[in-house]
Amino acid sequence: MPRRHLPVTQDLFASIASPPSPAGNVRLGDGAVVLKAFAADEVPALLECVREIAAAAPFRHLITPGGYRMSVAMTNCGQVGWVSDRSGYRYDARDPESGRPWPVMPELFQQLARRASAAAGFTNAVHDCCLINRYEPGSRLSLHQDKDERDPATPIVSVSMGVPATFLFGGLQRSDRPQRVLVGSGDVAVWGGPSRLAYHGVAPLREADHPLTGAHRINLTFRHAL
Ligand code: MD3
Ligand code: FE
Repeated sequence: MPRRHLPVTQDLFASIASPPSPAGNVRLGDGAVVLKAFAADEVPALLECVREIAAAAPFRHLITPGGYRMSVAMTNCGQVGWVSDRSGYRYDARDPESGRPWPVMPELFQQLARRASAAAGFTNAVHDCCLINRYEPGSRLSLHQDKDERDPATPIVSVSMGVPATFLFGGLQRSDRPQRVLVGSGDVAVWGGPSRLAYHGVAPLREADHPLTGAHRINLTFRHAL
């Protein structure tokens, strides 16, 4: 299947040339950066989009192939969505709960993912899938790699909203000890290049109250899956 987009290229100096953010960006590794507060002004509008998406495709706790119920609740928008059940995980064009296509990705999401990619030095990124994770107190994501996407040249873009969390950013081997990075509402992380296949996870969410999300953390993860 031919690629329908321009190839993603990494401009090594773009992130240096971009204006400094108030809190300062955090470089985690080669191609991995947290853009502090990059989406801060957009969080209320993004959360309104999430509410609309969840009204059509409700958050659910997926079952892993091993039979465990995930502590993070998930839904998706875009051309495909990430789903898991006893038979395995996959990208699926339809929500298995309803049999309907996933909600269309809002233009606001698409543009934010593209702008964040460019700010991190990846031009021409196109994301066709947005996995939306909802954390409650105690929810966690154990160390894993995101390696089911067919176009690994496109960086993964992650937008954190609501209660802050600790990202675990490891190396290319599960045994590499992860760095711990606190991410707050409006922070955007971009993972591309050599860091694209790094192991990563999220530490258990602490009890907190955020004015926009209450006890929850909502994370948008943009991917080029198809
Ligand atoms: C580091 N979600 O849904 S992305 C996921 O906070 C997932 O919910 C995280 O990991 C969350 O798969 C946010 C963090 C992340 C994603 C991809 C990476 C870190 C990464 C790829 C390479 C290295
Ligand atoms: Fe992941």
